Amino acid sequence: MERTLIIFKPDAVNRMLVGRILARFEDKGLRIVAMKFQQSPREQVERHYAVHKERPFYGSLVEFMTSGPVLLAVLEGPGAIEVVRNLLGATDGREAAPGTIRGDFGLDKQYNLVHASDGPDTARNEIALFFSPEEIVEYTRAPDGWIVSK
Ligand code: 3AN
Repeated sequence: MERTLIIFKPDAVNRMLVGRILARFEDKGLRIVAMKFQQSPREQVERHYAVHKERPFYGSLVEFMTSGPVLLAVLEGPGAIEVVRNLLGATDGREAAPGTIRGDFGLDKQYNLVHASDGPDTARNEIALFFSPEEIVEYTRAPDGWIVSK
């Protein structure tokens, strides 16, 4: 089992797409193990995007991510990190394949609806940045045995 951090960005919240996008993750069989709706403090967003600090879009990315509330979630499942990245599609909605979340709902590079961790180390660090261990819930669902075979 693997865990990944996702962020429904302010464009997803303002465009009222959170429910429809979340349904795609649930439909896939991924398990929600944590969730939090918040207005992110600037300092937390800066830490989250620290790898992009030297990129020309960094300032506007921090502005955007603090411009309104976001929904944070931790999703769990076999290969969850890559599974979620594939469901999202390419960073730029104009290039993202039809059928992916960004391919179906977006046209922009910055307003690309959802962030998702891009590897195991990033996932661990990002989850720890946004959630305390007590906020992560371990449980099983009745249909789990029909989603992943033994
Ligand atoms: P992804 O979200 O697919 O992991 P990254 O990690 O390359 O993409 O970029 C992080 C975030 O920075 C993106 N989600 C997007 O909001 C923003 N971003 C990336 N490239 C650009 C760009 N050229 N112009 C504006 N914003 C960008």
